[in-house]
Amino acid sequence: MFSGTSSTSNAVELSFSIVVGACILLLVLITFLILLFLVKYNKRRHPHPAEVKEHRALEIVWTVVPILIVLGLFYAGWADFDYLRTPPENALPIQVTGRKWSWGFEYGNGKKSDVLRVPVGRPVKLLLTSTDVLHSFYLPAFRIKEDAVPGMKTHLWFVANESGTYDIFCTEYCGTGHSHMLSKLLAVPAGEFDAWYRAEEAAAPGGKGAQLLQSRGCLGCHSTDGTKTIGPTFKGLYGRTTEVTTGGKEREIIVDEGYLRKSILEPNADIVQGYPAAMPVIPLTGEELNEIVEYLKALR
Ligand SMILES: [Cu+2]
Repeated sequence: MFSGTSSTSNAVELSFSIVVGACILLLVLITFLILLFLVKYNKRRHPHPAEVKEHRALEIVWTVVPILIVLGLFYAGWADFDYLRTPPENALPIQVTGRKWSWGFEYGNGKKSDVLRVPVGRPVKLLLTSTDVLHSFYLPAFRIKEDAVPGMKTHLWFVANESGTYDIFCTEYCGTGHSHMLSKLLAVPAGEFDAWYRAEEAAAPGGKGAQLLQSRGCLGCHSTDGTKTIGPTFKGLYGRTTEVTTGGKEREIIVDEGYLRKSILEPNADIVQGYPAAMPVIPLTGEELNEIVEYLKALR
């Protein structure tokens, strides 16, 4: 009946149409009957009202018919809910992590991405969680959304019907950078997806440090091209003179290696003026911290 962008948008639109259709039919029927009775039973035509004591057939009809309508609406919603909550066995699992303030995606073979790439025509199962606060994964074109909760795994599934790029939002207010928590779903032909899935990760420009900044979600708040976002840009950070607030006192510092390390390990020790104290502690190994610091030092 529907030939929408995904299996889920078809299912949701079908039950939505059934509910809206039933509402429109009832609205028309009830309005018609009100107008009809206004004319037919007005005082001039019926100066003396007839007293109807009992009409069993009528009572049965107006009890049974609404029950059937309501049960029908319930069935449409329940069948849809059941479909949306039950992924097929062969669905491709993808781990989705919400964090302040970006989405991260990880595939079965360990491949990581900051956009969600899926094959057209194959069921995909998203396993959602959060590393910090409540987020909510929302894919409006596919009519699906689900909370990402710290310490919990929730899920969604769908089959993309058409190649295309679709918006992903966070739809649970999660702090300063909530409105920046955007990503894309790339639905690509299955062959193209398989080639991408199998391909070795090309060495990212900037090496491991740059890759870590992306995979840990740092770039959700810090740009590398000088753009001011939620946090200060990384571009030209090393060696810059910056005004910070430390324990309520304002002071001027020069960004050196020690400051970079401290700001990553204790994000709220020195707050750069003009920015919120919003950065979470990102768990990193010593080696990962070194990679990031080396990359930041080189980013002039
Ligand atoms: Cu969020």
